[in-house]
Amino acid sequence: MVGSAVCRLLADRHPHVEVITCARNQLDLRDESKVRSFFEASRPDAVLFAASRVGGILANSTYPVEFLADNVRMAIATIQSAYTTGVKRFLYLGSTCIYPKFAPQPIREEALLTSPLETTNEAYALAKIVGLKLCQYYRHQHGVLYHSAMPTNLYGPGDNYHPDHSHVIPGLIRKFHDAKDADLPQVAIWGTGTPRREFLYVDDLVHALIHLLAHPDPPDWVNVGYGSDISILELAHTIAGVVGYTGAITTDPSKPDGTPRKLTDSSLLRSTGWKPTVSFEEGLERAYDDFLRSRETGNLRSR
Ligand code: GFB
Repeated sequence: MVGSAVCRLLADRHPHVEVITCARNQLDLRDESKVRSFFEASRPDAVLFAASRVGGILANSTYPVEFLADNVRMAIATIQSAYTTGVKRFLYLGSTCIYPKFAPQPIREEALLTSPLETTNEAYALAKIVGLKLCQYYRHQHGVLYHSAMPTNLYGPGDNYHPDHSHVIPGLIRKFHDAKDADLPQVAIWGTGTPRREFLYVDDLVHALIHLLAHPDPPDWVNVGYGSDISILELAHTIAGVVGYTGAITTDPSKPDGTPRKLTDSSLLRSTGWKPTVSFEEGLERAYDDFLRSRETGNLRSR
């Protein structure tokens, strides 16, 4: 989702930038020698690392081995190969799940490594901390401009709509749409509905990334958030409204809640001139349109 939004917005707003991409079936980013050959052949001026094994709360807690091992291997292979082939600039993408489960809200960058992580996504968070730290160490030890961005929960066109592996927004769009089609009297959402999450439309993240890549002295890592959060139950009612589902919404506390709250403080990035531009209401409408269009054209991502 992030990678395709980067390509779409660069082509639209910065057509002079030559974008070199590598699809999953062309290059295994866990394989350092292959990544090195790719950089040797393509000689990029900058690398934007948007590739990861990602998923929602259930995928993260079911496959911790893959979430830790694949993401650590991709980060190390890519960051090290970039350095050894002379890439001067590297922007690594992480996630706000790197911060402690009970970090003071809104979460500031300094909260990193101050107390234990949330267990449902500990593996992914540890991998993302490794990538962030490796960039920081390269920058300080070798003087290259390697830095990171930590976006809050993202959504938008090209999201993964798998019923179990997706994040909450695409998961609920699909559930409510299917329930409307099947005329189901009720839909159960996972967990208690009380956790709070902050959501950022993917295009706003991409504007932040382009902004950061142009910054002469960016922070080692910086939060990218929307600025306000919403409970999962409120979110479910909002999505049901967008989709047009009018049945009942119940909760399923046998499913995990995850971290109770994850609202980021993005004042560091905002102080450099970035701010989000797509309202949550507008973003949800666009996400649902994308779901409908992708389904109609047989391009719905669901894995
Ligand atoms: O988006 P989500 O899967 O991930 O879930 P996290 C957010 C909240 O929504 C949790 C609830 O409290 C879920 O229990 N929820 C309710 C649902 N119904 C659903 C549903 O149908 N599908 C899903 N997926 N959730 C992820 C991390 O945590 O956040 C990743 O696992 C990553 O590592 C990502 O950092 C940004 O917000 O809990």
